[in-house]
This record gives sequence, structure tokens and C-alpha cells, in this order.
Amino acid sequence: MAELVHVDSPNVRYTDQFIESNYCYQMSRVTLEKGAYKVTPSSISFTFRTQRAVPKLGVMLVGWGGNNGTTVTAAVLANQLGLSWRTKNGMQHANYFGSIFQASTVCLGTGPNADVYVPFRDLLPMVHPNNIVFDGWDISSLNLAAAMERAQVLDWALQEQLRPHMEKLQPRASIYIPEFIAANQEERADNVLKGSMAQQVDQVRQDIRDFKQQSGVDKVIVLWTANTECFCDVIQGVNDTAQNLLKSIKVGTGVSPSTLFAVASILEGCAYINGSPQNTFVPGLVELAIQHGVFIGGDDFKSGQTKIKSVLVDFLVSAGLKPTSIVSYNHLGNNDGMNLSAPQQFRSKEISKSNVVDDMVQSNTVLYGPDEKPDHTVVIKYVQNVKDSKRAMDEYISEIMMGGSNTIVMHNTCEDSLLASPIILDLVILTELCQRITFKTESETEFQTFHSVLSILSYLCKAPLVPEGTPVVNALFRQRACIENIMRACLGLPPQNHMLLEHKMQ
Ligand code: NAI
Ligand code: DG6
Repeated sequence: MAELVHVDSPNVRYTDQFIESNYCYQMSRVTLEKGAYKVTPSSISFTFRTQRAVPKLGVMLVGWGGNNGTTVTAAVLANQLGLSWRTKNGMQHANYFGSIFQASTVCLGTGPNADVYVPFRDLLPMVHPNNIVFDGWDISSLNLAAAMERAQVLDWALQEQLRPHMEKLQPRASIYIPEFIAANQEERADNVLKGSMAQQVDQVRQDIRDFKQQSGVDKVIVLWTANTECFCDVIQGVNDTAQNLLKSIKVGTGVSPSTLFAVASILEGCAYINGSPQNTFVPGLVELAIQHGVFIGGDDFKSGQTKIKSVLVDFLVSAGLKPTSIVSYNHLGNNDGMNLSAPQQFRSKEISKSNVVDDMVQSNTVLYGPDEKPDHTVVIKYVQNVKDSKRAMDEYISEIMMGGSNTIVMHNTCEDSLLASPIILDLVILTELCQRITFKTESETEFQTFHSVLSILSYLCKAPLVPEGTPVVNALFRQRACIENIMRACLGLPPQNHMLLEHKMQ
């Protein structure tokens, strides 16, 4: 089991089973005393333990026959098979561009001549996407080859090579409750489960068990990449506690399909990730996940416009410029866009796209008063003609020195599903890695896992789900640093500090 990165330190031990590290976590506690801030540095000693054996991972997608579901499955197959295809620009080879683990690097340290970078995937033992086995559900019965063609995302020459493999893949019948998604989706719903709500949840649980047994995977992660649903009301007695949620399923009312899938996954001990904006994780569901010690994560893939927003606003605010107006307009012509043309489904997306600058704004009390925020508007239009090639236009107006103003305008054109697919891979790979990491402090005897609400996934999500009372971080590079530095801690390495002091001495 030879990893590419091996740490040579008395603080790190390699056994057949584990990489075990001693790590000193440093914090600064701040209190306000008599109008001045008192800062007290403190530290906690942790032991991190990472299982070295990488399991065979199965991923079940809800919405497998959609644009994201077919594109991510096709991309993994194309990479597994090492496919190349001719395009008008020349030969194209399968790759994983857009995945932080597969296509980005991290700095390990200083080498004899320069800084040494390795692929992010090599920092700790991780699942490789080529080894993931996919399965899933869809309310549409098309096999994956036909669904890939319907999606109109991938080059035709690639689709032709993939067809014999993809047509063998058939989505399982799914839970369909029409009022949660747009009425315009009804005509594709020809592959739906029958029976009471409880029976349908039992069927989904059975599907997970069947897939695990038939495919021989060691573990399964379930990920929702189905249509955006409307928000669910949080109602006392219905979904406010785990017990009430399970009771509501027995009664057969007040629970969305995405929450039903989450319940089924949790009861099967499988992590569940929500790639859409709706509030799948009602309080009862979060409680259920905690009770069962199962990871949940979400919400809503952070793929394009929002990713840029969480970089640009961070840059502006941390440069001391004051964004006063952000207008984000986009139009797209895929099935996601059609579903979002209905007001309630649009509202779910509007909420998740709108809150992404809050932490950056709140961090700068020089620029903003306590209740002050930029004027932030999000518009989404369905324009069938552009298909999956989403157009995003943004205007940022910032107040600069002495009452001046700075307007930045951006236009982005890009296939939406080719941005979302690598994010799906990163989400399941990171979740799986977290299932193999345990840690304890000096004063504890037992190792523990991360909190069931897996906030380390924030980088990949527009509206990060975090444990109650935890700060939400939207700024992209802080989110990335969180992943990288936690992984470095597992290797007993200090966080990246970018000080380069060794190069600043005489
Ligand atoms: P899509 O509409 O092509 O695919 C969704 C699939 O879900 C469809 O095949 C539909 O038949 C199926 N479906 C609907 N309800 C279902 C249910 N109850 N059970 C099983 N299947 C069901 O949409 P696309 O483009 O694949 O996006 C999927 C989700 O990801 C959407 O909610 C979208 O908002 C979200 N998303 C997409 C991003 C992107 O860049 N593509 C980024 C952020 C979020
Ligand atoms: C319209 O905005 C469709 C959506 O599903 C988005 O394409 C998706 O949420 C990606 O949004 P963003 O802001 O990350 O580009």
C-alpha cells in the first residue's frame, strides 16, 4: 500500500491499516472587554487516524436519467475505457477537468529547487472515480444511452462509443409526488413506484441492498441530482423530530421525495448528499442522521455563476471595496431550466443562490452596517434553444474611494452538466474519505467521526449545510483551504500558511 506522499516525522505513524498523526490545532479565542478585544491563543492536541484501505464505492443517483446523472456516468465510463473521439477541433480524450481531486494540485512543501505540488487526490488514500460503480433511480424509464442522447450534452462521436455500455443501464422506478416538482415534468414520469409512502421507502431500501449485493461494492453513497423540488414547510408534529418524520411516513403525508430518499439511505447506513436547493434536510431528518451516525451533506452543487460569486465578492470585500448591487441573470434550455420555470421551484433556487455572499459581507464591519447588505437579485429564464449551454450574466457594482463606483460585468457560457459532473465525483469521494477518518483529543479515549452534518463539503455546495450553531463559510478559497488543511492534519502537516518566511530572510 504505497502512497505517493509519505510523511517522515515522529508525529506520523504508518501501520498496515492506518495513517495516524499527532496534530496541534491552534485557535485564537476573542472576548470583548471594556471596549477592547482580548485575544487568547490556545491549542488542542488531536490524534487523527485514516484508514488506508480504499473500498470499492457504489454511488446511487436519484435522477440518474437526467443531464447530470447521464453525463457523470458517461464521463466515468469514458475515462475507464480510455476513450478518445474526434471533434471539429481535433481529437479529444476523456478527462476529469473540473474535479478538485483529479485535476487540481496542492503544494506539499519546498523542494531543492522550488515548491513541490502533487495532485490533490494523492494527499490521502482516496477512491478513484474510474473505480466507482453507478446505479440509481429516475421517474423516467429511458435507459442511460437514450437519456444521454436526450440530454444533448456530450459530443455525438463520444455518445456512439458509449451507447453499447450505457444502454445496459436502466434507472430503477422512483418515488414521484407530482406537487413537489413542476407540472411540466409530468410527461416523463413513466417509471414510478406504487404503494404507500412507507412501502416506497422500503422499496428504495431494498434497491440499495440489492445494488450492494449484486455489484459487490463495499459501501454505497446516495446522491440527489433529481429535479429541484419546492421547499417543504417545517411543521411541528410532521417533520420537526426524527420520530415525527418516521410517523409521517407511516401516515403517508407531508414528506418530499428527496427527504424520503434521505430517510431510506440513513436507515441503510448510507451517506446522503443533496445536489439540489430544496430543504430536504428538515430538522427531523438531521436528527435521524445524527441518531444513526450517518453523514448528510448539501445543498445544491456550486458549479458556475455562484462559484465565481463566492470568489469575486470575497476579493472585493477583502480588498476594501464595497459591493452595493449584484444582479445575476441566467438562461438555460435543459430540463432543469424547464423545471425551474415554475415559480415554486425557482424560489428554491433563488434562495440558495442569494445567500452566498452573507458571510463575506458580515465579515467587514468597516464597509457594512449591522443590517446592511448589497442589493442582490437572481433571475433565471428558460430558453429551450440554448439547451444545456447555460448563459450567465452578472453585474457587480461596488462603491470605491470618495464615492466613486466600479461596475464589473461578466458573461459566461458553458455546459452546465459538464460543470456539475466533476462536483458530483468530488462530493462522493470526499464523503467516502471522511468515513475513513476518525480523531480524538488528548483528553478523550475513544476515536470519533466528523459530525453527521458534513460541513467539509461546503466548497462543493451553494448553500452549505452545517451543524447547528456553526458558522457558514461561502468564500471559495476558505472552503478549499478547509479541505486541504484537514487532510494535511491527517498527515501531521501544518496548515498552508503562505508566509514563505524562508524566502524573506537576508
Ligand atoms: P435534469 O432535469 O436533467 O435531471 C433531473 C432528473 O431527475 C430527470 O431525469 C427527472 O426525470 C428526474 N427526477 C425528477 N424527480 C425525480 C424523483 N422523485 N426521483 C427520481 N428521479 C427524479 O436536471 P440536471 O440538469 O441533471 O440537474 C439536476 C439537479 O441538479 C437539479 O435540481 C439542478 O437544479 C441541480 N443543479 C444542477 C447544476 C448544474 O450545473 N447542472 C448545478 C447546481 C444544481
Ligand atoms: C439555473 O440557474 C440552473 C441551475 O440549476 C444552475 O445552473 C445551477 O444551480 C448552477 O448554478 P451556479 O450559480 O452554480 O452556476
